[in-house]
Amino acid sequence: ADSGDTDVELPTIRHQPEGLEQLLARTKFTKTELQSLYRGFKNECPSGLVDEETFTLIYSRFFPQGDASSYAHFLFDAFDADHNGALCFQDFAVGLSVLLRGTEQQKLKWTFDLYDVNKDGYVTKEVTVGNTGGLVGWAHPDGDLPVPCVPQDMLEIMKSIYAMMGRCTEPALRASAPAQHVELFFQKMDRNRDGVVTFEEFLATCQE
Ligand SMILES: [Ca+2]
Ligand SMILES: [Ca+2]
Ligand SMILES: [Ca+2]
Repeated sequence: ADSGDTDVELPTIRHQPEGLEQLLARTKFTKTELQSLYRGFKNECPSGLVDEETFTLIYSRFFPQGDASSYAHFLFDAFDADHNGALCFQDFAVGLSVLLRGTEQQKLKWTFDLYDVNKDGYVTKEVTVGNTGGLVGWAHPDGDLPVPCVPQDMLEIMKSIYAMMGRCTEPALRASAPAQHVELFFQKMDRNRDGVVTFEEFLATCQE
């Protein structure tokens, strides 16, 4: 899994993330682990901040056979906990800590938030017209689309996952596969059949 780059070693420079003490408290990483994570982070992003474009480029290297850009967009949002459009080392370390060392419930909450594209606390199949009150703040990656471009939490995510997997799935997937996947998800998760999945429902089903 070497990317092929010849990374220059900088053994004389002490890589120490800012707010190390705070990160030790907020993550489940040791000091040594944080320092080595920080080194990798600074190697990829010497400025110390990752914008969405850079994140997508890095992420896409792991999925060269498909189009990872839209899934990378959702992942970026999930890591960017303070939603300022950039990932700093803290965002990155806290997210990774949840994914690698979090409790089952923390991991599920992280996943639920990823699925909840518009961050209103519910995972929906689609957003009905006239129910856009909670959608302020959603910006389509293309930027200039008109307002009715409302997210369909699950469908957006599934489409992006299928796009990312690209040609590495055999046999080739039908275009309807993401929608079918969404249906299955809702059949399992939406326990009271009201059309939305709350975190409680998500948790209950995942922990069965
Ligand atoms: Ca941020
Ligand atoms: Ca939602
Ligand atoms: Ca429900």
